Amino acid sequence: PNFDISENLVSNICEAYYKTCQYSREELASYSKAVRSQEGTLQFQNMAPDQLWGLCAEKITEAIQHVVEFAKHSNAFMSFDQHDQIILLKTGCLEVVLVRMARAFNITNQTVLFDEKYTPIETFRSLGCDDLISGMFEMAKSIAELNLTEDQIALFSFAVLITGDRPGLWESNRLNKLQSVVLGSLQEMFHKTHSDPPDILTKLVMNMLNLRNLSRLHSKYFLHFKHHFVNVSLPPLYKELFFVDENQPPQHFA
Ligand code: 4D8
Repeated sequence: PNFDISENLVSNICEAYYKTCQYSREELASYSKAVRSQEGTLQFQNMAPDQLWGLCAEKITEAIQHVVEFAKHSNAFMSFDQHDQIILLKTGCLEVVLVRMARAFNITNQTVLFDEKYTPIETFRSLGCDDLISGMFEMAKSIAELNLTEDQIALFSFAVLITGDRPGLWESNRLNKLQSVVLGSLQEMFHKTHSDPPDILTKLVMNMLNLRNLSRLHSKYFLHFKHHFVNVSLPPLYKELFFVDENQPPQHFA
């Protein structure tokens, strides 16, 4: 495929995104009055940590499944060998979920849509990973503050997904080229919506580094906590993605 036909590329990415973004902006806005009550928050705080981990893992896995669908709907992504597709999804899916989290984040009261209600950060305290959770909330806030359009979120999340320097990739060069084309189109779009396009792009690129750190931190906590998970069942896809040295072939992407 010729990535110079970037108009096709862009419209295909946006279409893939609209089909798989779970909630429209309108739906997200209609939830915004549903804020979790103090008692509601307390109920989560009183849950056993492994129970809450299980619940969060379930929600994250649901979101990841939509990211996998997003990738599968993109012609550019599908033009890479399955070997690279799997590496990109394994290493990038949580980062894309965090980009998507920015849409479901309310800057005014610093809450995120979780289990049907806009929910404050304290809700997640018993997980025992405050730095990870606050990092995720800060990331969502900093992306939300950029006021991206849906098309721009689509392109940015795609750029995150096709990061060319993940370990083990066969076609790093072609991925890097594709990523510059996508980021170029993104900057082009900023001319219509933002006063300082290069500045926004710089901020996004810095966010990309931060996303990677958060994804690493999440894996670290997961490995640290996994021996506490004997009483709680985690979604198979979640385990497959974040248990590092399992030699079994992936089964849940299909
Ligand atoms: O569209 O799928 O409905 C967050 C999870 C978002 C984590 C989800 C979550 C999302 C991170 C559940 C737990 C982001 C949407 C809903 C569920 C991403 C927190 C809130 C999706 C966008 C908002 C709305 C806790 C959906 C940060 C992290 C917990 C760990 C155990 C690491």
